[in-house]
Amino acid sequence: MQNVHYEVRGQTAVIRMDNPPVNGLSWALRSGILAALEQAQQDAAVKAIVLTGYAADFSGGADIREFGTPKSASAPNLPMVIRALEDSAKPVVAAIGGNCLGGGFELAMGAHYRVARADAKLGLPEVKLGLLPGAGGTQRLPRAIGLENALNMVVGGAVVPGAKFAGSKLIDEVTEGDVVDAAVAFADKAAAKPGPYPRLRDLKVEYPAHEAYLQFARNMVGAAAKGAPAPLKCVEAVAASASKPFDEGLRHERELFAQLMNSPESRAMRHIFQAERAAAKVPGIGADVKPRRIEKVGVIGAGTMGGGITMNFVNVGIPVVLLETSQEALDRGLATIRRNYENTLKKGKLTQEELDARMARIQPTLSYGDLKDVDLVIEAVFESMDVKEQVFRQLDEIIKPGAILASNTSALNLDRIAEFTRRPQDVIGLHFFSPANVMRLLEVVRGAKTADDVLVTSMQMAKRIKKIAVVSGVCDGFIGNRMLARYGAAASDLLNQGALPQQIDGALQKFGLKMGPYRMGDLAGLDIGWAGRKRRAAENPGAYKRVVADLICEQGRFGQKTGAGWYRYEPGKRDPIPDPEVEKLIQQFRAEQGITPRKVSDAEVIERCMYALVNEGARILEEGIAARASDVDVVYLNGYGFPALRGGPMHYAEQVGLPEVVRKLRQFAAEPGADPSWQPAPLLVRLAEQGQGFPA
Ligand code: T1G
Repeated sequence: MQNVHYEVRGQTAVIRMDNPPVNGLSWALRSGILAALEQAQQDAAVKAIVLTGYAADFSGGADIREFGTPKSASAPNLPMVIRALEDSAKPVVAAIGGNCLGGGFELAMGAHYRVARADAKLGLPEVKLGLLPGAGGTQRLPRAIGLENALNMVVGGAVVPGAKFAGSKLIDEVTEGDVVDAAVAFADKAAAKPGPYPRLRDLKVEYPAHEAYLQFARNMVGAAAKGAPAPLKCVEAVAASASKPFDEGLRHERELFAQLMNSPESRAMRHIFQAERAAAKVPGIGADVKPRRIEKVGVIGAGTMGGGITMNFVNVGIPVVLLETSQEALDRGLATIRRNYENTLKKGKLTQEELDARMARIQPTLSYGDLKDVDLVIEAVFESMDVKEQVFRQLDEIIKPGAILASNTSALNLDRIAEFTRRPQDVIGLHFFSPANVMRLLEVVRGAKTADDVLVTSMQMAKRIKKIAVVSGVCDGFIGNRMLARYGAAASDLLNQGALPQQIDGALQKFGLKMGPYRMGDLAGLDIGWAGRKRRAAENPGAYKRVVADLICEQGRFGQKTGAGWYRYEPGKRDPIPDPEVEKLIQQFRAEQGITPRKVSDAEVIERCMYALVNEGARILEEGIAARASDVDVVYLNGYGFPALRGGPMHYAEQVGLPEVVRKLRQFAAEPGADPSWQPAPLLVRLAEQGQGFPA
């Protein structure tokens, strides 16, 4: 029997699933369960059956690694295994500890009885993969806990502790002890009774006037779905439990599940699930490389970034020495941190006790000497190489050997920063995204000399502070900002050629981005980019190329902060209002540049902006700055508001087809005066010619 262990305790057969890492219900495990069930049926000494998994995972659901392969639906498929549990002549008790999710939960609902640990985690998170429970969950759960509770669990995908189901038809016994022992004892008692044994499928969903409730649910779920097809199909599947006989409801569920399984949205969401876990793995570093211990952290700079970074660590119990150059700056930084926590407290998501504990973990100081025993120090000072040099030379004198020195720089050359110390092997980049206490993305920038264990430590630390870490090599802008620069240039091209900010933003927001580039610029402040362009122009006048944004900034229009930027804003409001003054400035710029404006379609806006991202992403891959295309997606999804339903720029390009992307890039590159960066990256050309997608 594959992936299961079979033992008999007294008169009860215990079938223990064993398919690491989380008992994903693969074809082999499904076959193993059936074989073990058959063995138990044949064994006259066996009067009852317990099905269980690991202490930490009963089962994490269908084996995601099989999706898109024939094995995923090959017999015995999951519904067949569940039916075998229900049809067992001997009582079957599911012993549930740890994660009992998706198909794993559906499997447990096929048993006659369920015994769960109070802290077991039960849920149907399929909707988060763009799916719905496809093995009877939408039909059995309403019969066990009622229509409303079941609908909330299926549409929300939330995980609920076993204790919450005590006394329901779903969980027959809740235990604080060993769940297998409890289940064996329960099974012995069940065996003393004659069959047939209870099946959730035989219950009825009692909900008078359920159609009125379901219509209300459809309206609410539809409004919140934001274009995702799965939530409303979840409602339809659950609705069938109240209006159709069980087997008809199963068929309806299966039809809806198949539609979702083949949807681009679910493919995108499943890609993201795998991509976020793949990003945590650093190629070429073996399990023998152990992380350093991090028990105390130093943060330099109590500004927006330094304060947010500090919060990440004290939130998970790690004390922080927070250093500033003046008491006033230190006090201001602490006040901001406290205010952020008080806002969380007001939302009921933090207790006063925890707020005080977190604040107490911060040791404010004006003295570098107080950093002498930290295990990791992160500087979040002004983005100037001179300032970084001064800070790192001082740190090199103070920080204990073996500690890690990290820079939060968003673009400066980390290798140069490392050379300001006598320990470049201990230097790494930890690029947090603002606000650092909110944004999940962390670019971990690996310098040429960064030691492997420093990298491993940083990746482990990222998980500990609940960040999604992606390793980046050293280049201007690392992964995200480097791609953003090309995206911004593509948008600027469109502005020059005939589009207006509101058209470009509108098209991209319709595509799914939370905010188009011009609204984003007005939010972030146009003066920041302007200062950068002026600095680069001063350093290298020959390379400077005037852009239309300069005309906007020269009018003192820096965005929301000045009440006008690419748009204008009513006092105290943030709604972008198209401004004829901006259109005049753009027309003035086109005239200055000798450009005759042309009509630009929304489709072209999407093609140019998206393919600019993809092309730069391909170059980032070619240069080894990112290890895999899915890492590039993880960065752009978690740091730049790319729509999850599209899976990320690189996944989107594969859905469009790389040959089409290359064809369009070549078309853009062939235009008179086109920027050379429109030339398709050699990697893209090669993959397109070979009819391949990006390597995993
Ligand atoms: N199948 C295969 N592998 C899985 C898996 C699964 N269902 N879930 C997790 N893994 C792998 C994951 O890729 C990683 O692998 C390792 O386990 C640890 O994961 C018919 C069709 C279970 C709560 O959506 O929510 O059932 O990177 O880092 O933080 O209706 O994984 O180490 O090689 O997340 O402890 C529904 C998805 C499937 C649950 C554990 N089930 N998984 O969290 O570890 S669809 C889900 C999770 C379905 C049926 C339908 C979490 C977890 P590697 P991890 P974790």
